[in-house]
Amino acid sequence: MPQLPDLVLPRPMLPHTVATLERFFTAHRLWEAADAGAVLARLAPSCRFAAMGSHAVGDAAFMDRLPKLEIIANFGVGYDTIDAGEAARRGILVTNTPDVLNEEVADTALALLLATVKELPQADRYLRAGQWPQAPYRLTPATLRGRKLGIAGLGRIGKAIARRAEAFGLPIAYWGRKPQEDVPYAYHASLKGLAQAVDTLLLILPGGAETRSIVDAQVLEALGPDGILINVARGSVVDEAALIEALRGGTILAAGLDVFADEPHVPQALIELPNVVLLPHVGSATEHTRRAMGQLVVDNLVSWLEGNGPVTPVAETPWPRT
Ligand code: 8YV
Repeated sequence: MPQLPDLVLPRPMLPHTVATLERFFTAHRLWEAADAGAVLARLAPSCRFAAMGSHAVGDAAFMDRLPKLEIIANFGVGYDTIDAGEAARRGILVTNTPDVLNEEVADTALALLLATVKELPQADRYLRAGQWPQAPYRLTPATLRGRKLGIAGLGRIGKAIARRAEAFGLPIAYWGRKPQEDVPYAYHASLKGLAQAVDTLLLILPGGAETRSIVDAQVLEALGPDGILINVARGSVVDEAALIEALRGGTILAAGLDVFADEPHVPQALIELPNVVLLPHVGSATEHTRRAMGQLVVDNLVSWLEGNGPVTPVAETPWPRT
């Protein structure tokens, strides 16, 4: 049997996805290697393919080590751990997994919003701690009734979130790079302006240098004392220290966070706060959707292998090539 082409896997991926990849490639699991550097050195003269699991870093140093690399397939719609601009300069394609996770992440966003507003995890803990017989759980200070939702980043997932929020009767406003013609929601030209206009701010925009810490003390101040922040984007988007201060001091009311600056590490200060709901980055985390994301990684790599181009190249990747 002819040798299958080499594929580098820097970080774990779903076993099901890896098994599918192995029908087409010889997979090299760097996370299992005693000496990952030696594996990369051995693959350097010929390896054309890489598949990036959660938190795999595809920076210039990584690309330097694999000079024959042609395609980096990212597992996830967000690809802030991959330097797609640098890849484009080197003629390396980057692909991601858009669309297949839109509805799943939107479901999680609404669940997290409801859980935070209605203190559902806190109420669950209260029952389990045996406190109900002494007194009913408190009436929550927050309600969804009368709230105004601001969405930062009205992309495909943002729109799926907005559709759900409409069904809950929430008026919706948004901020993004530019106003969009095909949506009925109010546009704000600045994030601070959006925060001022609403009391519930939901983040679903890309991570990376452009959005680093854009939710700072000023934005939180603008959100105000009834304010609720929901983050299903990237931890890097929020100044975490400012958020902790704002939650401690009552600058805002509460937060629901699925993402953190230094995952999987979560600051103890956040864990100790009563007015936050914390999730371990589970936005897309169902068997169904993760399999679909994995299949899209496979489809991109196999399509490239077979000479048919990438299926879902990212914006920075020049495709079709001119
Ligand atoms: C994934 C995500 O959980 O797609 C993304 O950008 O953040 C999530 O859907 C993650 O990328 C892989 O674990």
